[in-house]
Amino acid sequence: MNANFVIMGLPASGKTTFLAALWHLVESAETDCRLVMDSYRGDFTYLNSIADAWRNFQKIPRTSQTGDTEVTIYLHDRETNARGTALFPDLAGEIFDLQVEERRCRPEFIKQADAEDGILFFINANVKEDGLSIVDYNSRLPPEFRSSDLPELGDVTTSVAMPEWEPKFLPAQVRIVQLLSDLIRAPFTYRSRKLALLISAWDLARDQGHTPDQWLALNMPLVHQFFRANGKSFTSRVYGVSAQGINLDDDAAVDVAADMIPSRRIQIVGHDDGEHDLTAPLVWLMSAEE
Ligand SMILES: Nc1nc2c(ncn2[C@@H]2O[C@H](COP(=O)(O)OP(=O)(O)O)[C@@H](O)[C@H]2O)c(=O)[nH]1
Ligand SMILES: [Mg+2]
Repeated sequence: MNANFVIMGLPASGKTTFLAALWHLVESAETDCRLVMDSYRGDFTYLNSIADAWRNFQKIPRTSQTGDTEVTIYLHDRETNARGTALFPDLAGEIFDLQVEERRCRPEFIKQADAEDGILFFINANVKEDGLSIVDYNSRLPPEFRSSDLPELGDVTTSVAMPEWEPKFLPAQVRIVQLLSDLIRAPFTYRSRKLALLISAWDLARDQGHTPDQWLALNMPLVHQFFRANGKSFTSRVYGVSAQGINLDDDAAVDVAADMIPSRRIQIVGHDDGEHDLTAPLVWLMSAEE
């Protein structure tokens, strides 16, 4: 069997950082990973440059600045010998924004999504503004827009110009649910899919003491509810992933991490897998385990 995986996620959800750390892991063999790389297809210079930035605590160049770089990594499981192919469209991420805002996607993506045997879907834990209640949101608005200050119905003397709503104002969790629900209707072929949800930048959420699944329920209730309601379409698992390991703006944390073997910075939680093994979600996707 050769399983195909596709990587999805909104811009800045952590896809490139994951790819950089994965490239370092499979190339350096510093830590034991279940999956071993056989070969790859893509731009070697690009892969080395992102892994280099990752090792040196530099911000990884945004994909939109480096152009579209598609990378395919061929892997095998050192325990079962099962083979897998991970396709990182790693296109400027914005393609998934376009799919939501303009309801368009590339025909190749439909083909890839129809042929996949598992999805890695990224969500960045750093989404403070996404779950604001109406009360919180109202209090942030300039006074003239607050609902208690809006003119009474029938008051024609005051007119407040509210900005016109546009799809670009959609919160992340609405976009995510749209991308997921697109997969269960045409032009995508309907079938049951396996999906590993990776909550990236987990180092920022870790101290809250929640499991990744609890984090999702608290911070992205719409996405959490979507998976509960669509168990027939998606068999899912939620992981917390810290591919970078630390916040790069935190100088003290960088100093501590600089003394470690780079692979030890990586952390993955949620299921009883190796603590530093980024390939664990792919191993689960490849397995027959539900
Ligand atoms: N603190 C922290 N930040 C991270 C981690 N992984 C990614 N980030 C940050 O999240 C942002 C988006 O990451 P990136 O990989 O470029 O996302 P992409 O657009 O989906 O490829 C960047 O600012 C990264 O520095 C992590 O493990 N920890
Ligand atoms: Mg990227």
